[in-house]
Amino acid sequence: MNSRGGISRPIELLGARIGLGGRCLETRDGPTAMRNVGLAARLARRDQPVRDLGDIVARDMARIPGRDPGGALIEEARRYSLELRDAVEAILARDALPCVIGGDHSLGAATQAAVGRHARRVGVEVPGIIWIDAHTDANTMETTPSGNLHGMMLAAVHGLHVPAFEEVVCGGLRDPRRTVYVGARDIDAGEREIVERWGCRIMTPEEISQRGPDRAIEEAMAIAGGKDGRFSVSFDLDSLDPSIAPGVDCHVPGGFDWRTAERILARIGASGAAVAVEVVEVNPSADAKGVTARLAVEAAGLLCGV
Ligand SMILES: [Mn+2]
Repeated sequence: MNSRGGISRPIELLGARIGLGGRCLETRDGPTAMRNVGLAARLARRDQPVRDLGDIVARDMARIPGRDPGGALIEEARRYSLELRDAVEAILARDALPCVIGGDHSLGAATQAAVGRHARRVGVEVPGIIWIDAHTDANTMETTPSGNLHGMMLAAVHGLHVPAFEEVVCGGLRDPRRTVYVGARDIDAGEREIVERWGCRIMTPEEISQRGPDRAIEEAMAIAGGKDGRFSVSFDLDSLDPSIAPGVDCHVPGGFDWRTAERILARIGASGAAVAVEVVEVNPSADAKGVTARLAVEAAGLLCGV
């Protein structure tokens, strides 16, 4: 469609077989579920090449209940994050569009850090972030009520200390004033203070339905895009209402209907401005009919401009 955006670039697909960062381990099977309902065919609908790089796999670790998931789990999160980050950075270095499918959202530290590192290495403006999610994922080990790493990775990406992600975000930090939350509606008290202090733009589903998705997403792309107009985008299936997307880890009522989400995803994809795409938190153990996996596949296609 144009020379600056993702649409003209080949797509490289990377599965993140990771569930350690969430409440339920089964999100590690999200990439398999998406492939089983036709992800490759959906992405190949236009004649741009799609290369499937397979999965990055997290080792199973015992999760210690409570606000500290334990040293062994944190060490494994550090390890898989570095492996995933380097894989995403290699995709960007090939001038391809990374499409990372998950997997719990802790994988976002790797993807988002890779985008920041790559931009600095090639000397372009660091892109902003469009984060489509029921959550803001900005807790630290001090503020987290749950101890789940999938709720902390953006704190690290924006420069706060989270031990699991300290190394992975090195050289890859992102500017929180260029981060726009789309669909956030379940924000813990501690992280609310953090995202407000940072100056992140938060668009609730209510605001988006009042203004209309087109105007809202244009504003989101303008803020995240900065001067160069580039951003990365992360889509958590729990941004959708649980009535249409039951196969997630954290169910939060009041999410997007598909018509609204489709509009948002299609406009982002059509802009050609996304430098990296994530589709995360598909939980097959709560998705008996595969409806959530199918929506995830459609979301990946739309975001990649296909
Ligand atoms: Mn979420």
